[in-house]
Amino acid sequence: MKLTTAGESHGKGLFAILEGVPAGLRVDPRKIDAELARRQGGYGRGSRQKIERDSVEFLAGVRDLFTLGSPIALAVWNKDYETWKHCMAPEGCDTSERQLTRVRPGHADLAGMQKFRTSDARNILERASARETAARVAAGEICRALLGELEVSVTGYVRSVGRIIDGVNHSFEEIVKKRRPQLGMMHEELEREAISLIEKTMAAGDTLGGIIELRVKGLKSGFGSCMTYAEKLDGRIASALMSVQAVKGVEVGGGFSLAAEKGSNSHDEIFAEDGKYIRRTNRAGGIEGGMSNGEELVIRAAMKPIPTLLKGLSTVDTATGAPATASPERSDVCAVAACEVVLESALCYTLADAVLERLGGDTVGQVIERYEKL
Ligand code: EPS
Repeated sequence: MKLTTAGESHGKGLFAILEGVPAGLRVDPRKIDAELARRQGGYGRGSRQKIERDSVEFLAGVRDLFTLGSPIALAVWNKDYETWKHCMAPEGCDTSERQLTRVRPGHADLAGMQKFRTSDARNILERASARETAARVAAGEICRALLGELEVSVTGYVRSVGRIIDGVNHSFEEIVKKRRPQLGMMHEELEREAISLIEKTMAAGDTLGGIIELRVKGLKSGFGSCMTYAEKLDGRIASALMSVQAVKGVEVGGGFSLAAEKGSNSHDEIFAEDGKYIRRTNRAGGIEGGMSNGEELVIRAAMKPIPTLLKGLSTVDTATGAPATASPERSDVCAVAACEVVLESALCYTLADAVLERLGGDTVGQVIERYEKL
């Protein structure tokens, strides 16, 4: 499979081309739109989300809601383009408008300006913006539909916002049933605390990050491979999740905490029961030797606080070289709930890719048949 996205935050829209989806997969734009809406939500999002009503439009590769086996092209149009086209249009716009030179520490602004040799960070930030993830969610949800045909399910929840941490282990079913709509957390009480923290942080002109936990149920063993580094499933998942804006860390299973444990307390002992191999723990998070081992996948990702602060951090104005306060662009105070949605979609893409790489298949029917035989 191959996924490419394009589009600027205040350009005409966000676009994706997804190659390699087998023919005959039913796609449901309403389900994709529901995830796009979830991506727009979460307490602490910025005012841009009041302008947009993200919705997928298939441009190619889908006929009467079934995939054709050809590359799928899709669009999520930007309503806000109408108010930005005077400075963002592909032709005949005024690029001296809405320039950004008080570069934001932690954002792509300065590194991008130096790399692409531009004096206006607008040329960088428009693409670096997390708005790009709308296209990734739309494409990832097509991959979720494929996984669904194999009865592989992906879910997740927000485990922490700032220092408010949910230390409980929730089952897959609990997450699906009880995840709360406002922040994607599991506990009413903790979510209330997190909301009040977001309010205080907002009043202080600051931002917050958090931790997201993802789970995958129903994936059979043997996806990914120990034979080459590039095929390792954990490596591919880490790469996909780290590519999501503001993600600074990924761990699988026991992850970082295993570094402090003894070997005898770090692995999942193997037993035979009714002619089957079983494990009574899942410290490996469902991946051993870069391959799925048939257990639930357990993956966590850490999102840093968004680098656009209303109060502005110390920086330099690249137009003058003088000390300045970073530009307070409109932004989110906390987007951890949105990030949870994006990470689920990114994981769906990576898993669908690993499934098709191993099983191949021109049609969904062939993929199902081959999966069932494993
Ligand atoms: C985002 C849309 C953006 C930002 C945010 C994510 O909209 P605007 O720039 O018009 O406010 O709210 O982008 C960033 C956090 C960023 O750093 O660029 C979205 O749709 O997710």
